[in-house]
Amino acid sequence: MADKKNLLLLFDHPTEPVFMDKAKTVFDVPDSFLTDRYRPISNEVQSRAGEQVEQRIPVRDISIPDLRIPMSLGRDEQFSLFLPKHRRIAGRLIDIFMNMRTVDDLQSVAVYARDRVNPVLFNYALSVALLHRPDTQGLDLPSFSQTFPDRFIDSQVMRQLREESFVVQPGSRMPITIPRDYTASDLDPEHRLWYFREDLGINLHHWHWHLVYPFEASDRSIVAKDRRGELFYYMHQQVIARYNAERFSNNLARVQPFNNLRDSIAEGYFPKMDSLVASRAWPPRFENTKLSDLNREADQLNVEIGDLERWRDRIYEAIHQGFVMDERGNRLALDEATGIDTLGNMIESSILSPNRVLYGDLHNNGHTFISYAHDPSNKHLESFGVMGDVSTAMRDPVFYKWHSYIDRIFQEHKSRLPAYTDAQLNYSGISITGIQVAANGGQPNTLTTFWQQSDVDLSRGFDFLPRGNVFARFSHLQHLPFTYTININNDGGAQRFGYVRIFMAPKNDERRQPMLLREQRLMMIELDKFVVSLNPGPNTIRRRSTESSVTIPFERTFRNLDANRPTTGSPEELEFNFCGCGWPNHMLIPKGLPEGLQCDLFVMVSNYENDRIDQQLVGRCSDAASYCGVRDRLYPDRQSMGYPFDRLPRTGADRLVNFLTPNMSIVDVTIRHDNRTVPRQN
Ligand code: CUO
Repeated sequence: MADKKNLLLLFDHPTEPVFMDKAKTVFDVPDSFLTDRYRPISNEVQSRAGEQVEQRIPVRDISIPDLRIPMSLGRDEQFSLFLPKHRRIAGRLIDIFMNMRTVDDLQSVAVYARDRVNPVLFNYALSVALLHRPDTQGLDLPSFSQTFPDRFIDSQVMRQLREESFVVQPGSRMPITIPRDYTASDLDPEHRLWYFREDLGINLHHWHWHLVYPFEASDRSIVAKDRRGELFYYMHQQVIARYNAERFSNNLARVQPFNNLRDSIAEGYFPKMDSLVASRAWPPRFENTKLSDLNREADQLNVEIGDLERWRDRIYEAIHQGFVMDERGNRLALDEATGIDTLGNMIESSILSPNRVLYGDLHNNGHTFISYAHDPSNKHLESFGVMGDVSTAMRDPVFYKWHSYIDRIFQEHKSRLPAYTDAQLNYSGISITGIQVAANGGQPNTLTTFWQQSDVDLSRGFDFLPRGNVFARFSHLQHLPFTYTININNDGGAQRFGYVRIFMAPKNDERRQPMLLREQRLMMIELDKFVVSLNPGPNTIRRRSTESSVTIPFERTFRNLDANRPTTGSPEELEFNFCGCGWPNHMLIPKGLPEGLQCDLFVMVSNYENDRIDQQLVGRCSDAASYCGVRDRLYPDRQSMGYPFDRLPRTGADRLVNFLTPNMSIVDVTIRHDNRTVPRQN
């Protein structure tokens, strides 16, 4: 029987023929599986590829399902989930992989497909299948940045990495440094945000999030995860909140939503990356580009800006009427309980949308329109820009304008819900008497950020080159780890349980004026959420920043599989792959300013009895649940995502300080940026 782990080797060296060696292993590919170029010389190529191998994996010759639809996308075309045609193609390939009866058969069809279908499509469809097939649980998908490094780093660095691995023996190779900021000069104010937009970990998180929450599949259960529409809203809302805090950390005003689709987009973006698969540069977008109607025969795309505007208007109408109309003409209320989830699926849109004819496909098409703004009619045979792919979209300043706009629509709904009452917020008998945050040996209530250099091995993504590790060295934001100390008083006579929620937001707006809560709430960044048990009387809770329910550790972001790996066979190992989703811990805290960015740190203890979801979470990778949920489980919090800041504050609570009930507290925190670079100590 085939070992399911071997399937992971199919991700390595994605454009090389499948019979080439991977990690000292080769697949013994049946001659009939070889492509036309290699079949006549099978002996020659297969034995050459196997010269230095230690393991040969037999591949059974089975009858292969019809792959014509997956093969209709060219091997050297760019694949995008935002294109309906590509989604259908991917859906077909996912079905084929999901329907193979055994791991053996899956291995055969995957080996056959690998040299015939588009490599990025192959990676995506196989990843989704491995995540969702019951017999392939617990596999560690390699980091997408290792398999397709060309989507994450400068093409000049790619060339140097190639030279290093061709000329120098493994063991003597030097890491190649990715320049700190290579995509623009300081003349572009937006460029100050390069470290956020181009961060490898952030882009990996986004790619992984969309892998875990696909919006289309013919097996509905792959899409229909608990509260996935709401999570789409919330995870992206938090990205915008975080981005705005970074803007304040760079003396920039908050991002302006792209709310008039006929306006030109002031910001340009020149990615300076070459696609390995397409052998073409990722197209740039010049400053002041306007969107145009899309008519691209090759993509089966014929959509007008007017369509987007119509969908938008209908969505607003539904929000203002308080219900949506499903395909059979039934009214679905946009209520407090499920309204946001319905809207999430409708606006994104996913196949769970109640009515795609009426409400269309607004958000996905926004990505497509923007990504094709340079060649809307395919006149120049150009592919899409970085906005067209979830692994690259966050690099572009326009991503944040688009998602701010999408968020504005969600907020229109949220602003119509009744404000939380005192009773819905308070936890009677429980009060917070003090909060402090401090880094080890640091000043209280001061957080410190700096730059760090880390190495990642990209060798699995380098094709047609000698084997062996090849490292890129990149700079990223980092902060000193810190600890929260929270004093909580339990006035009752019995032990009680609390759900602690920690948020942070800048105190002042871009004019350095204190913010009203109705604005500040949109900038609240979730930092952590956890359960505590409270004995009668005073309690002191300590919690480390590395335990955050939002983030995953550096090693997991980059899938450094030797580090932090749960022991084989442990329950934790089972869901390790889901663990690839999570905000990167090195980006937990915004950069701050050299002179200090003033923030409010907010802590709330709510009644866990009201919030709890009873389910077993051991080994479920629940440690980054705030933005990623928990695999095959309910979202582990009954409250709306973003509670208590997801709605407008009650009358009288104009400022955060007036919002506080006894179970909440705030403290002034300063984020100081120390402009120095330190190497990572392993
Ligand atoms: Cu994640 Cu627009 O949904 O990029």
